[in-house]
Amino acid sequence: MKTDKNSLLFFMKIFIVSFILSFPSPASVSAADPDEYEADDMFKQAKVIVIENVTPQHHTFHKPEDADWVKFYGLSSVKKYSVEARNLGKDCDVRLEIYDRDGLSLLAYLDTMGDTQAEEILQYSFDQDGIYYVKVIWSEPGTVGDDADTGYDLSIQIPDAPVDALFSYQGAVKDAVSQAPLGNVMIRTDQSVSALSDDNADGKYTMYHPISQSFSTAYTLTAQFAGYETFTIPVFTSENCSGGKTCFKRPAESGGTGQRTDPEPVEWDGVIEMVPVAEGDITGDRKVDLADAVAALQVLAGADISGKIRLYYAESGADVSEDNKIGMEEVIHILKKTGALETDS
Ligand SMILES: [Ca+2]
Ligand SMILES: [Ca+2]
Ligand SMILES: [Ca+2]
Repeated sequence: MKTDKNSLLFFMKIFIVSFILSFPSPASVSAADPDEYEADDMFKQAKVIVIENVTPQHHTFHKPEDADWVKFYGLSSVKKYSVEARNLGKDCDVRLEIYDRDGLSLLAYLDTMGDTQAEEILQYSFDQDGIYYVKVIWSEPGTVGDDADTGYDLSIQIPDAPVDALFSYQGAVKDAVSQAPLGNVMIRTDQSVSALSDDNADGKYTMYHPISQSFSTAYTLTAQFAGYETFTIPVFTSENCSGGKTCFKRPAESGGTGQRTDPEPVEWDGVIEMVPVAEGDITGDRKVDLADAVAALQVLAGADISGKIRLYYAESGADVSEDNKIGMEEVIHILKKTGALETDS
């Protein structure tokens, strides 16, 4: 009796295990599953899209009210950007919208009338550099069944880009002091190639860039983020790097003895360390000293010394009292910091 009971239990266990195993694994994705970029239904959740990426982002609409937001660093020097939704699934009708840097103001939209399956290609140029947003919505949502195909491929291209072949270059951005990754940093070169560091991927960035034709003239790569000093580095873009990869290179540092060292540029890992702006650094020389106090007093006295004040003072983070002006608060802060004035505490 006891043996029978045990064997019955044993078979019941086998039955339960095989019952569980017979269910489809969660890896089989139906159209109603959220795509890998979710949650992105609001502009503040927008995911970075790499401009001119050879692999478009594949999205789906997993619910009728789904909205898919992406963001990128748009440059005014680029004649036009082309936002493209292609390879639409049979149940997918796409509407594209481009939003301004505030994420609220609609700049342009496209939804081809009379053809629900039309691939939408929306071209736009920007007056100012900044982070712009694209919102993609399901124009005429149907029901989302398991067999619904609501997928689409999203990419941003530059139609008038030079015909040079583009290769991908990677790096990451972090705070030079805390070493914390920094997202939403605006990176560009003087070739009008731009990238945005990914706040969802440890500050990593990817840019598709032409190869340096010679190692005599470097490109200039800059990175900007509010509250940080602008980062600038001369770079070359090479397809011959260790491991057979593409990489940035930077000019080799010359020896201190005056003798020329090897002029071959050295590989650069693309890691950008952003230096926080010091409060009170009005002149922008990365020091807070009496020169800053003198400059502030001159401004207070009405002197025009705009050439001596750091660029973008209001956005820089150098402002102490957060009124974006230079005033007595800055003077007092600087004098305390330099020890010229006793601190209260
Ligand atoms: Ca989606
Ligand atoms: Ca979404
Ligand atoms: Ca459409």
